[in-house]
Amino acid sequence: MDFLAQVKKAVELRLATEPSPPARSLPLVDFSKALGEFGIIAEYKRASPRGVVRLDMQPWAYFAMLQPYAAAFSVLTEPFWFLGDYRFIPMAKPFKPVLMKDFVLDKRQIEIAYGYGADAVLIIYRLVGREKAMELAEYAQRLGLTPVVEVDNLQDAKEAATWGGKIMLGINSRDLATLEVSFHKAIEIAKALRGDVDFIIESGISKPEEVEKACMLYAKGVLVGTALMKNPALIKELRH
Ligand code: IGP
Repeated sequence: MDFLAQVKKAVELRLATEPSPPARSLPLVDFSKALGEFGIIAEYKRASPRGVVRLDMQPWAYFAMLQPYAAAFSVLTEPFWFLGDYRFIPMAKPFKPVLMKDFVLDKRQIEIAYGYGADAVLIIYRLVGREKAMELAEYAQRLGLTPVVEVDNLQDAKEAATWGGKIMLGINSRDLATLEVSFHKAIEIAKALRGDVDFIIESGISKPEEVEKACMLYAKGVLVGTALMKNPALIKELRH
């Protein structure tokens, strides 16, 4: 079973026992606007399917350290592979707008993102397929959240770019089935999209040249996880 198929099963198990989300008490902001001309989204990611990234970095310490430099935070909430937790969302939110990163299959997960205080929610195109991705993105928009629709190939990117509405595309350098990373592939997708839709580039980013390249191609931002978890001070070099 590939990774996405395993994740689907795990989400179904979680949903079966998920309590109702809290009522939202935190303010809602426009995630896309928060990125400004171009912003770095710093991701709090304790682990991944590849193994532990870093456990001795407390969420509040990470958010406080990166706050002066990051435009927004991304928070992994998937518990089994990423050691995530919904409670990381309200920890990040006092500092910056928050993207909830999980494997969203069901509207209830969008209500959870909303309840815990996220401003944006990830929807993985390849996980749910075109119809469901559109339905989930529309639902997120209705609640005032920015749907970040993640794609990892040109065809899906082009399809999603024609939807209209206020979506943001997340061009993932990582192929979610094989977990291989290709920044080059992401750049090719970005080039093909130029101007059609707002997008960010995600995964495997650790060098100022990569950030610059994304900026030159009119990305709204880049999303960086592992490199900043290992060395939060790196963000000063990534900004230009
Ligand atoms: C961050 P990296 O290589 O900087 O740690 O990648 C982010 O892009 C990655 O965590 C990610 C992800 C996802 C995680 C991209 N798409 C979907 C979970 C689900």
